[in-house]
Amino acid sequence: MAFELPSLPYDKSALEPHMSAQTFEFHHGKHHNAYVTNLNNLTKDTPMATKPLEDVIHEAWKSGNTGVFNNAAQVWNHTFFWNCMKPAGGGAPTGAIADKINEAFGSYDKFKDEFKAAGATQFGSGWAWLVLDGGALKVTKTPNAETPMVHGQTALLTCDVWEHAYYLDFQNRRPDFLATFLDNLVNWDFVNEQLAKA
Ligand code: MN3
Repeated sequence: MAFELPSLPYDKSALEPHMSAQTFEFHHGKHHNAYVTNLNNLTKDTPMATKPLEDVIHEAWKSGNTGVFNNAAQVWNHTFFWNCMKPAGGGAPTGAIADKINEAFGSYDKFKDEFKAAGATQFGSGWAWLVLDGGALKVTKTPNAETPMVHGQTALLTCDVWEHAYYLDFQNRRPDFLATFLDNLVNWDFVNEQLAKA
């Protein structure tokens, strides 16, 4: 079975005014969809076509198959990113992740500063992440399609900092986009689910 574009976990206008329906029309409907189409074209009639997406990502990374890696990882990263947000989200975390964040960073505010700095300083396109690395929480950033699983890390939260993620709503103001993501969009329930599974 071919790889498929997953539906958004909410209506495309559900995150307004922070992330517009127009952004979703392009970001989910065009960009994410194009990664799925490219991945299907690149893996057609190969053994990769029927493998789980995570296996394709690891295999393409190890073998240096850049075309397949970039598209497969971007399919995964975007699906994960949509799930990292919800209407009326953001603000201080609750549950187990709240304690882990206080333990690792000292406070939620210090975590916020570190996450925003990671996203703002990723030169060019990429992603800001909260990951589990050997049991420890870390803030990281990755360029282009690179994704924490190839470094043996478990992704807990991500924000897409490619220009296509924020230009329609924030133009060049990436730091404002990151602040809005943290204050109004993060789905901490999803983050807690990832932590519980890890
Ligand atoms: Mn994107």
